Amino acid sequence: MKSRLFHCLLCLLLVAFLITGCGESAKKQAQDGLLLGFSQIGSESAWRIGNTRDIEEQAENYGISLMLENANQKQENQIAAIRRFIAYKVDVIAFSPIVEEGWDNVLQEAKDAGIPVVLVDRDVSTESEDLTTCLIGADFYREGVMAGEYLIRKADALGLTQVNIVEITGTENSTPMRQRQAGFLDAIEGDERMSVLESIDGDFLKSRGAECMRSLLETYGNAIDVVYSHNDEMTLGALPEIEKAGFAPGKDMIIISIDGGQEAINVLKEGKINCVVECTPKLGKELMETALRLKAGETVEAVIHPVEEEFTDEMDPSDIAPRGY
Ligand code: GYE
Repeated sequence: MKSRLFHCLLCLLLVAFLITGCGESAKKQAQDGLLLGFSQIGSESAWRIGNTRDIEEQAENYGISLMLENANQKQENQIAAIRRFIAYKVDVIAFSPIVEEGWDNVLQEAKDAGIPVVLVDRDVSTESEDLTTCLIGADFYREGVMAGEYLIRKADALGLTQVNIVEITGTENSTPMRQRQAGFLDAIEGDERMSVLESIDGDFLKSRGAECMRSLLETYGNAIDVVYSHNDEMTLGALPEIEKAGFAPGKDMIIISIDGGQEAINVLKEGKINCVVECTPKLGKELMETALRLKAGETVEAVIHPVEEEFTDEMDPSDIAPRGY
């Protein structure tokens, strides 16, 4: 009888130990887990929505807790979000800066708090270089060069002697706007046939793409040979305007776009877009890997560019795999 009681007591003790032991280790795991604060620009394009989705999915895959804030296209919202992440003592801060300038103060605050900052997609321009750890994003300059080189090949193939270009750019002072413009201009520089009639700010938005195209058509009409648009959304806004004005996009005008979302690829297959340079929004995996390395105190590569390609009317479009964004 005595020994049975003793046995029961032992069992109870064991159960109690297991319960509290497990509780402790679960707590420890949560403490060890990584908390990542991410400030997203907004939801202006299929690219951006695909990028947010990818980051959410990868955070889940890696068991990383994500504090995600959408800034609705406003820099001040991004600054406020970063300040909240600092107050919350997240392990790593990541953000996609809407424009390059204006981040010095808030990034200094993150640095003073000892929280590493990762740039996703776009770059910043700060006085001191050591306010951020690294940039995970596309090589926008190369994308612009690819667009320009395609245009030269296309002009050769069509035997054009004069090529009048209108450019619809992304958000003013953003990295993709600056670099996609610079790369394109550098690529066509020295080709006597090329002339840029006007460059107009479409803010990466479909509605603005349509407005810009309307105004360009009013001013230049059938003098336009090429529309170079910095993203698919603006291109998709511009195309119906071109048709309404009585021109066939892809034939009467050469249409060049960037991003490579599914909708634009479908339109490329219809022959209304001639070239789409890929820009992948799938940056989540690299971001999670980088955040884990930073938390472990490791140093990370300063710049990580994904590999990207282009889709053009020079190739068989049926070969293009579903894009996923
Ligand atoms: O091209 C555009 C988006 O920064 C690369 O932003 C990104 C750009 C992308 O809204 O569609």
